[in-house]
Amino acid sequence: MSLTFYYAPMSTASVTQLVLEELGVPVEKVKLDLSKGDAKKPEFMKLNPNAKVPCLVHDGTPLWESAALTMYLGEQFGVDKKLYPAAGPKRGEAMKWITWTNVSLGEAVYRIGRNTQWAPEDQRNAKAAEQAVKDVQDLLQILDSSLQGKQYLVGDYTVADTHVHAFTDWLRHMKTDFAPFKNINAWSERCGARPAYKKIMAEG
Ligand SMILES: N[C@@H](CCC(=O)N[C@@H](CS)C(=O)NCC(=O)O)C(=O)O
Repeated sequence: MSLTFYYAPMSTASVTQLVLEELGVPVEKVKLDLSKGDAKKPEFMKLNPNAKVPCLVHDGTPLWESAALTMYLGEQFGVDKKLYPAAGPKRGEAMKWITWTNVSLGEAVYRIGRNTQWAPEDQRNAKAAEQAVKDVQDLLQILDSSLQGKQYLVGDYTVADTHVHAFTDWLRHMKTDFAPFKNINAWSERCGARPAYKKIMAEG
């Protein structure tokens, strides 16, 4: 079995790095320097034409998109370790949260980013940013309510928690207001206490 992981520190690839660490899967790591345009080099774009990390090559097949990678790695390496549900409704729930994070929450977060810092100033819209902040709060309320009375998203800890927590953790660093979300905050503490999380954070 061969697994090669293309990543950059402090990027979306950190989500996959955390998932790999939780699952204890040995990978050959290839670090890209995004500031030097490594992701745009032709040899990397042959693997991921989107020119983005994370990218994982499993036995010669290139895979990308962090949500797909979490689900794939969970399915391949997580079921026996009880870190990903077997096929069935519980797995459906894990997939639901992983996808929700990238698609629904991710879309609103993107709107904040593009209207406050990523887009050129003349293409930013303060009202759109304000609405996006509100939308993120509404989405986090959905997560918070779903965690009511639960330790983790789907029964015991799974890589769905790893994935969603990695994103909410990043939002926390982006100064999102988490004060209203008691359940998320308690769950984040549990997720943050995982040895895999501590190890990756210590590595920076
Ligand atoms: N939807 C993708 C997003 C990946 C992404 O945006 N990666 C960024 C880093 S956070 C990247 O590689 N950018 C390339 C660059 O900056 O050159 C995923 O979830 O994997």
